Amino acid sequence: MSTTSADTKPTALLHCDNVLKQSWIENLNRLNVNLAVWPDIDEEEYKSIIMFICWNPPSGIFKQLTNLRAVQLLGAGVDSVIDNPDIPSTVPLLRVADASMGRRMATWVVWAVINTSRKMDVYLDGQHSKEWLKQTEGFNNRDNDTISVGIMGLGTMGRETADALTALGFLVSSWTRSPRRHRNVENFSGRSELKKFVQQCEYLVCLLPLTPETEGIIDRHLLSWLPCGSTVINGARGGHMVEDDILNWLDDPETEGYLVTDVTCPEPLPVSSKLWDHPKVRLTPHVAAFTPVPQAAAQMVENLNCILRQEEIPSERIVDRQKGY
Ligand code: NDP
Ligand code: OXD
Repeated sequence: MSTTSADTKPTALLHCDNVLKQSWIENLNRLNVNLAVWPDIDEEEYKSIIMFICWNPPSGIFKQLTNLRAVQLLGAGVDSVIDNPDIPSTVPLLRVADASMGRRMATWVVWAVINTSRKMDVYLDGQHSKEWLKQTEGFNNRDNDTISVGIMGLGTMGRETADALTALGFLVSSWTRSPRRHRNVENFSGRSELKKFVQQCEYLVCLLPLTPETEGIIDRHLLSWLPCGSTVINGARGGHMVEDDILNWLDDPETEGYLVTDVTCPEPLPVSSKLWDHPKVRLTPHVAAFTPVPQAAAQMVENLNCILRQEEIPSERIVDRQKGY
């Protein structure tokens, strides 16, 4: 049986198999959702469900959800579910769009740029070895407006990141699928402009969705276009990088490359991966922008209300299955 009262049929069903399950339940209940929590739902209750909230839906469940009007994902990226054949193609797929994740991502990227450009790891090593490494930056900190940062993807993550970097004076540019105008950020778009974009990036930030078009995009060709001494910062998905190509680029004394990544393929990163202890890699364990449960739950309830009132759901929350994001 669901957690709803006997005379109120559940309208939303939650399936969550990770540690945040209880938090989702509490936050959705706080917002007065008539919520059932899988597997505690009976045959009749399946019929009243109009929104299924999930990440890895159990197979076979969709046959029972005969009145389903939306599948609401628990996160921003949709790559793990977009090809799931169980999800009916006629039912809209909704993702968490921003819900303050953009600012969290922006903070992580700003850290990655500053940590690298200001050589903070060298200072940390110096602290550990009790050395006063005052000459590390040659007594000449570079001004931010001499440092170019290019962002691949200018969606809910990319825009906030562009704004945060612009506010600090960095020279910010972007690369998108279709031409995008965002404040004063120079934009490049499409494959035809990728090389021109990459060639002017000292810091290349990947905030793309993982789709067939973007999988493996950070490969030896792209890396060869980067200026000497560049840093790749990946906050999106490990599948964007060809790991062997990255390692060759990092090991090439002529490229002087550096990698900061929050994501790997697979995750967790196997202990055998050379990325773990590579001296030119800085790794965080997919923590750049956690889904904030209270804000995301509020967004889900707004979506549910839009469906009930036959109002439009903001387009950036609706996954375009053709485009794959
Ligand atoms: P959005 O869908 O809002 O934006 C995607 C952007 O990527 C758009 O600007 C889009 O271009 C661009 N893009 C997509 N395909 C291509 C392509 N083939 N060529 C060029 N540009 C392309 O996504 P979000 O900003 O919300 O999220 C991006 C990704 O970040 C997620 O898919 C997820 O994988 C990752 N993520 C990682 C987190 C973490 O903690 N590490 C947390 C949250 C998200 P256009 O504007 O033309 O459509
Ligand atoms: C997401 C993520 O896509 O956390 O939400 O990566």
